[in-house]
Amino acid sequence: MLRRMFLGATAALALLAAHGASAQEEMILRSADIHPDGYPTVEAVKYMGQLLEEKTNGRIKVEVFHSRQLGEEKDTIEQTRFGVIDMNRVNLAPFNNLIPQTVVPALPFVFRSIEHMHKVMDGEIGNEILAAFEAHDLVALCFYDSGARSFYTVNKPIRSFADMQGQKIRVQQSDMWLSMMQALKANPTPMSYGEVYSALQTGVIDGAENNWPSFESSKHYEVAKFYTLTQHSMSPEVLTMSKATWDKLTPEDQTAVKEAAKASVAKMRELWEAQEKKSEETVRAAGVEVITIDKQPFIDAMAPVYAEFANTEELKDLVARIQAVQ
Ligand code: GTR
Repeated sequence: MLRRMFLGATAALALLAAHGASAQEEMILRSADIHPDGYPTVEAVKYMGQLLEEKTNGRIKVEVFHSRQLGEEKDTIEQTRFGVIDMNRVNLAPFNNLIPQTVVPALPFVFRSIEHMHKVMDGEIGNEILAAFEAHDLVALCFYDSGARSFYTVNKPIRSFADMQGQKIRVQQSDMWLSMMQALKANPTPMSYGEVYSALQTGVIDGAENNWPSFESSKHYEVAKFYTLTQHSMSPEVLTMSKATWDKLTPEDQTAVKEAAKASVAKMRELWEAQEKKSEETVRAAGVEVITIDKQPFIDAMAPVYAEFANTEELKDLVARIQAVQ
């Protein structure tokens, strides 16, 4: 009797599962981004959503909550892991402490050029890093460009390595980034992106660092009038999905999500290139002094950061393989 009841329940569950799959429910995937509407990452995820909608005959849609509507990156990452948020576009930096493999592409000067970065992230190494998210309740769908990050300061311009000394520089919430600033003799202050503007204004920090589009869209350039082209990190962005949401999708829909994400990468690169130019123009026109600098002392100072964070065979191997990519 018990056995029959058990079999009955199993059959009912199987039926339910089959029904769920064939009913092909409509879904709206909520996706988080701290950037404002129109920023390349926001537009790339919207585009990904359009592709997904087409592929699923309008069943699955993506709604992007831009401008920090769902919170700062650290909080939205937690919520995505718990399945409260379906998708999240963030930088690799806030994953650094959780997923050691994400440190590698953020390491200072690990890429020789944007082309080198593309080749690595589009290939086998990129796929390995995407796969590392699965153990943390996330499915990483693709990487997006984030250009190169450089320093900006309010009072004291950085014209040489020595000018880093003692400057209070905001960093993303990552131990690797802390260590990087210490190696540069700066005084790192971790804080979320949304706090940086007023911290610059009130003198809580002396400076921060970011790419052209973020420097512009955050309006930090209104306060920080010196931008020094150190280009010390090309830490890419990543689009992730909650594993909880992923598991609700049929295998066909999972494929559609992956394909739509991959196809949005090229679109993002177009948007990014155009935005970088526009942002640079806006910032220069606003009277920000753009300073070129000898990068070698910065590169030379990074050995302890590599020693501390590329600290396992797997991570050392990733670094070596990145450097070997021509
Ligand atoms: C931007 C990046 C954001 C965030 C921000 C920051 O370039 O797109 O995801 O990482 O920098 O510095 O917090």
